[in-house]
Amino acid sequence: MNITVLGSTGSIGTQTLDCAENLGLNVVAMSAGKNYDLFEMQIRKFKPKAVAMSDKQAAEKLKERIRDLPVSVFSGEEGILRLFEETQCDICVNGIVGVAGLRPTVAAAKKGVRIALANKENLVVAGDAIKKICKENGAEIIPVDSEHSAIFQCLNGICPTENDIGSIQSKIRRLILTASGGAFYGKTTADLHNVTASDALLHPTWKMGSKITVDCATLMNKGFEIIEAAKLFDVSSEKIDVVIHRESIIHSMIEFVDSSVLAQMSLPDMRIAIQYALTFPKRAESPVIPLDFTSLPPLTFAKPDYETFRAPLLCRQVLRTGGSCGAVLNASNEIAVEAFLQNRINFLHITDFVEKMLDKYPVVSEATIDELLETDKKIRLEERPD
Ligand code: MN3
Repeated sequence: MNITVLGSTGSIGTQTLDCAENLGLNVVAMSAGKNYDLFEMQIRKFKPKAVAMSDKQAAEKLKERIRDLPVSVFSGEEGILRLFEETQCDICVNGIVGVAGLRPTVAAAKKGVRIALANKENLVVAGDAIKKICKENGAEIIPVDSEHSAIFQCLNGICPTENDIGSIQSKIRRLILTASGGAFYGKTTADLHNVTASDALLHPTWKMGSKITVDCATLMNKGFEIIEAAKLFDVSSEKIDVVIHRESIIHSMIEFVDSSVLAQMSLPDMRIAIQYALTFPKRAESPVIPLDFTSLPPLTFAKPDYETFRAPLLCRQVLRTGGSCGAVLNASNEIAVEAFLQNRINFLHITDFVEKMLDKYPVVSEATIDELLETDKKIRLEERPD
């Protein structure tokens, strides 16, 4: 089995390589951003045929370092797309952060391969367009996001986007996404005026990159996951509920029409979701420690506070409106989170800014991938959250 790992030096990427090693998979191509030190070590270990770095200077440094190896090095956004021309893979794991992962997902979809998708921004920006390209080319998306993997596992591998949608829709009352609540759970708007980026980066249960950790603190991540679930499983916003579950042991649930609920549980370790996306429909041994039920803390559940954390409500609105809204939502969030991480804006301004942009930009319905990326670019060039 040949796999391509995009974003290999990030949180998802490094854990994917752990899984690939554990499963004995052949890594044929890898991409990274600018961390050439770690990337070099990964290349020496996994011996891919081709690699790409989105940062061109880092790619030049890498080329110098690995002159002794028979590996092609490409650079820039185009370089990542070249990987799909130069190598053949069966599975592409996309762990690139943000809208930068969109063109690579489209390239993988056009090759008709399995896409193990960790990049939820892809589905927020262009879910409908991506699904169409997958269908036309026989590609499949298997979720890596823990909540969506949980639902996918509860569906017992019956992916409604591929199989009999009607029969699944008639059996399921709702999908219940669990949420840790992020770093600021329980805080009021007054408490949040002066919180800093380092406060936001203290996630209670999952260790992840900084962008998604801030998204968890605003609950924008959960909002994105509502859109992601709607696209992956073909359900409407009304059929997707969110419940705060601080312990992150239940990763999500499905409720059937007879009120029976299935949950998927494990310690919070992304390698289960990543590995399942690689081995589906089979399962394999994993290095994850089994649950010891008698030593677990009590599992708690609570309602999200949507007055303080409005982001999921904005996301539901985006889901209902459709078209280019998702591109506006994602681009404005990406630049606002960046500004917050650089201490240029305060925490509450992230969601305020996203809301302002959604009001400002007219909706284009049935937008193509190019048009969506055009919208993304325009916002990055013309708007400033600070
Ligand atoms: Mn998640």
